[in-house]
Amino acid sequence: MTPPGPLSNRVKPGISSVKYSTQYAHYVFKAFDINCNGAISFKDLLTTLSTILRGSIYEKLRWAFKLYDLNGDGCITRSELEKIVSSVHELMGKKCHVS
Ligand SMILES: [Ca+2]
Repeated sequence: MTPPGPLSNRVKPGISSVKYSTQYAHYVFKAFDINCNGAISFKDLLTTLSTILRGSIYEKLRWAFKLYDLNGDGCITRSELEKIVSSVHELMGKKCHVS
């Protein structure tokens, strides 16, 4: 069985024309895109799913940190946390305004 190609042609984060796309999907996409090339390869998918499902606590926490560290600078700022929380609210169909 040949692994499927990158998901970039089917999943385009941040594109408003995708009716049910959310900002949270964009953030998750970035966390799956291990080499940051704008596409999720089959290897990226397997590696990430393996980490999430079968990784150690440290590996799972490291992946979660990567999800929240939106600019990849090694720190989660208040702004990044607010963006994630807002995107989760958006995902749930709720508006969230953080002051
Ligand atoms: Ca950051």
